[in-house]
Amino acid sequence: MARKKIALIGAGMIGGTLAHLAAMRELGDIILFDIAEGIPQGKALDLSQCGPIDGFDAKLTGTNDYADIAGADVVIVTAGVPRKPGMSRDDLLGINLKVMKAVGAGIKEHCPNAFVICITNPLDAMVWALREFSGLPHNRVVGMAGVLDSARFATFLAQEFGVSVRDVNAFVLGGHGDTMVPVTSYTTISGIPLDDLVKMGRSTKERIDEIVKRTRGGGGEIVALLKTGSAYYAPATSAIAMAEAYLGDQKRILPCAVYVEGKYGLDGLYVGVPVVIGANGAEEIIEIALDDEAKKNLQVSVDAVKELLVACKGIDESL
Ligand code: TXD
Repeated sequence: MARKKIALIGAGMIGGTLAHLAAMRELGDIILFDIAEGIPQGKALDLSQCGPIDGFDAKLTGTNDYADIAGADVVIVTAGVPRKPGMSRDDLLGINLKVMKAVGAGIKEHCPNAFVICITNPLDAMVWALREFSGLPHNRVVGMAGVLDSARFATFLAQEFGVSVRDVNAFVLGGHGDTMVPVTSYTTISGIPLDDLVKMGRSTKERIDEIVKRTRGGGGEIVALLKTGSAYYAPATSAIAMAEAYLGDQKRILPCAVYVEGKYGLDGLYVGVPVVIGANGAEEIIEIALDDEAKKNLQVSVDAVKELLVACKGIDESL
């Protein structure tokens, strides 16, 4: 069977990391696209030279021509600009919306049957715009945010409880931003609900609330430290997990930004919810019972996303 084709639109910090991870896991042949001349070609050539050392067989190519993504099975989009200290994700909207328009046209023309994972911020608006511009079915265009936010939540919880990260199953809903909704009632450590662990005295509600706050600010914490850009290792790792769920028809239930119409009382927008990812992309949205606080927090997240969509429509009347 011919190797799959992974197209990475954007060969920057996340794009390069995506290429490295995809090659090491032999997900398929990799095409790195960017408008910056030389960057995709140079990174592809450099990464190719890891092959003999790590023993992976993957053809890596860099390009500035959308025609080279033809027939891609998976497309992961990081094209755009990242945050700098003092910037909110929403500040990126004007610039990155125009980028999504170009990327959407490229996907529409060259690989309309792909599974598309959007990473570009502000994520909940950019994934919606990318779907609109590309015209692909809603189930084949998803946004990466919840896997990253859940991983941040799980990392902080593992440190708090002194346990393996492997045993923490963290649950995050909602938009990718300060309004995200870590759901403690669905978060477990080896199946033990977080709330029970607090009752056992292994932590306190105050500490958990601090961790929820730190999770919400997880992106900004790294932007402030790096100063020149935002996180890229964990974002790339998160998107690769989503791509593997699709390529391997794994039926994983992952928190992703997907098009929700009807469930969670939503009438048609992209927001982070648990979804089954398999060979048909976003296959089934899982509607969990939310307590009043989680419902309220999710609504805040939804309202914030809706404001971004209004801003997008104000910029591009084709939306
Ligand atoms: O969880 C999440 N979804 C977020 C997303 C986690 C971290 C970062 N998040 C966002 O991903 C971030 O705010 C940015 O919007 C994207 C990409 O972040 P990255 O750190 O990879 O940015 P870089 O290193 O600047 O790379 C962006 C590349 C760069 O090489 C540009 O030349 C290229 O995008 N670029 C384009 N490529 C194609 N087409 C166009 N128009 C274009 N414009 C810029």
